[in-house]
Amino acid sequence: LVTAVDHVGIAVADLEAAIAFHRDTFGLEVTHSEVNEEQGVHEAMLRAPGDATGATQLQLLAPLREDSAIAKFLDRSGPGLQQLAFRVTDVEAAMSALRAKGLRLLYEEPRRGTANSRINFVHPKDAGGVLVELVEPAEVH
Ligand code: MC0
Repeated sequence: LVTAVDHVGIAVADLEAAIAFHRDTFGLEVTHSEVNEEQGVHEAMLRAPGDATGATQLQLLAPLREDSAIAKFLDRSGPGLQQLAFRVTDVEAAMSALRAKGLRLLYEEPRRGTANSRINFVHPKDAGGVLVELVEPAEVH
């Protein structure tokens, strides 16, 4: 079902400060940054300089507004690991397979994720307390 660990996501209050910390402390480089209005996040993707394209990335997630998932997470838990994202080739097929096993998906239909990927999430209570994201990357042309 899963082809790779696509990324792990960390909730942060200040995106620029978190990027600087991960660059200056661990040597990670930003590969992509965007605002996702629907998800209420300003995000950056980072990777280690030696990593091949497609290697697992680190996603830093800062809230755009107070009612967003990341703002709520920061209020409740403070900064830290917020999600684990699995790469899949067909998000609808993955959703069906997980629903058939009795897991709850957060969205009826896939939504837009980083770099025009198609995403959904498994409820953390159905995945051992971990918010699991399913990511079908956009086709690269
Ligand atoms: C909440 N809970 C979590 C959690 N967030 N557990 C593990 N990891 C998390 N991140 C726990 C709560 O502590 C609570 O447990 C229970 O789940 C239900 O909480 P709730 O109060 O009913 O629900 P909320 O309001 O906290 O919402 C949680 C939920 C929400 C996962 C539904 O965060 C959500 O819709 N997330 C999906 C979207 C998202 O995360 N977007 C930001 C990333 P107790 O034991 O207290 O009952 S955007 C992104 O990731 C995109 C751009 C991308 O990668 O492409």
